Amino acid sequence: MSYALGIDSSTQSCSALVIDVISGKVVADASVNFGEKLPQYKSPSGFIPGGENGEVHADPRMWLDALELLLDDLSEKCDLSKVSAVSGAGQQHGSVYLNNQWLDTLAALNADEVLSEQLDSVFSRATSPIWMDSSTSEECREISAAVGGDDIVCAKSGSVAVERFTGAQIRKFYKTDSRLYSQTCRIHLVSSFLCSVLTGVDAPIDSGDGAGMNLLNIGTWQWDEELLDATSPGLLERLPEVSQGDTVVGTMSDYFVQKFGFSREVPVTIFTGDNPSSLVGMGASKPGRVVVSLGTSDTFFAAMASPVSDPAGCGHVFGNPVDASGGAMALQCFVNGSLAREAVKDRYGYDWDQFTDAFSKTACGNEGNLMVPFFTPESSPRCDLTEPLLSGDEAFERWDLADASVRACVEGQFLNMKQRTAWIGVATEVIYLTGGASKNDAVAQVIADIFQAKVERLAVSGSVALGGALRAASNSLEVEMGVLEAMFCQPDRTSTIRPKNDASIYELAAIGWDGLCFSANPNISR
Ligand code: XUL
Repeated sequence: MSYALGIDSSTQSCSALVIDVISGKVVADASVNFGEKLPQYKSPSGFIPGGENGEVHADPRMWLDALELLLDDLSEKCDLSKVSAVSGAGQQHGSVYLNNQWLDTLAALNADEVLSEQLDSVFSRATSPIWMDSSTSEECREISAAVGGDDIVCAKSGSVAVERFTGAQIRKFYKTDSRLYSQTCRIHLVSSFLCSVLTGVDAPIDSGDGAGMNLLNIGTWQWDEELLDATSPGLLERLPEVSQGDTVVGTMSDYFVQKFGFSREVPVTIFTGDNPSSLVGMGASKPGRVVVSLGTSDTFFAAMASPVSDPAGCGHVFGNPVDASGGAMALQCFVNGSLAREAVKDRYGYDWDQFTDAFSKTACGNEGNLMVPFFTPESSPRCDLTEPLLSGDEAFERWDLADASVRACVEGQFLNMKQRTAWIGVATEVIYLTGGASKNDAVAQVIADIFQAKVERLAVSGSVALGGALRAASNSLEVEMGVLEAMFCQPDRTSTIRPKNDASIYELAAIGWDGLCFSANPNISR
């Protein structure tokens, strides 16, 4: 009674982890890469290439085939009859459109046949738009205008109207194919679709993933009538219920019991989005712990005590799947991440060691030399700069001071991150740093100094699937989340970085940085 399974259906692959909550160990893991294992879908990176005008779709049958391959592989590595709790997550925003055959077909699945073939006839739309789709700017404008502006969409749903979010995608489907829209009886997210398939019943959407639709009211965690009306007619009856993350949807359906050897009556907890699941898998589901992921773009996410939206409209608010009292999480993306760091490094022909050395040759606060390091249009704050702004010494402004430029780039990135995420209103106790540049002590020191919080490095492979397994275990195996986190989410405490500087240096720098950024861009909302 101690195994919990977490499933992660992400953009490029479907993965799973089985944890044992008694030994505190991961007992099995598996992953199916869509492009490699399912070449018949011609989706080498998990989506159908060549979409026009920013359209990015995937074939939902590919997700079903991958789920079967995954469980097949997992059943060879671990006795699935020992699994006593299941949950998982899906890539956020993607939507699946189903006709009136959906529920009957689901209830009558035959374990001797393939899932995707049996469900082939239930899709009212052959392909699913996913989060990479940016084809719906017009629909975003229409939704926003219908409810009285983006400020209202953001205050209600936790995000301004966003192209990849499901509401705009649904509206576009309704506008371009109203016949197929009218044949659609149910619209699921990737997460609720897969949870339905596993349980054989129509699963609700959780408040974590549901908030990525521009349809859910973050004040009530219920569908918002005005947003639904602004999106498409008859939408409420096409959407599943909304539930909090502690909901047990049902038990594993006969199909999976017979085919993969699961025990009968294994409870399945509601699925969530990949980002809320990752928050849990990284041990950051309590306010005060912040995850900063350093990638091509940098991402900031953190639990919030209660949902408030970003007045500047740059951040997103999703439900927190382990806070059933209506708690939330914030997620904010900073487009100019490692590409900006790399652009500064390359400008001086530096390698990464020289880049790192630059911090020991310059002082905290960079003697007032500041950079707004945007090489490409930024989303936080929204602006269309394509080259950095510099302010300080003359030589610095001419890009003649290599080491000062390196420091100014990194300081500029995190001064911006601290200021732009202040709306979340939670004091940062610890920052869990992940991603490529997270191992760099000099960068970690700048982050600790700017946020005035300790920085710990987190090894995060599989945090989404782990989040699913932890949620399943805490809901169905009666182990508290704090205990699970202590077992499975420990950061590397041997390399903790603590703030060393006088906090006032960066308080002043932050004022200067905002002045530089916003005076050059009077149109940027702040
Ligand atoms: C979040 C987002 C992506 C997807 C895919 O808003 O679009 O992170 O969840 O991972």
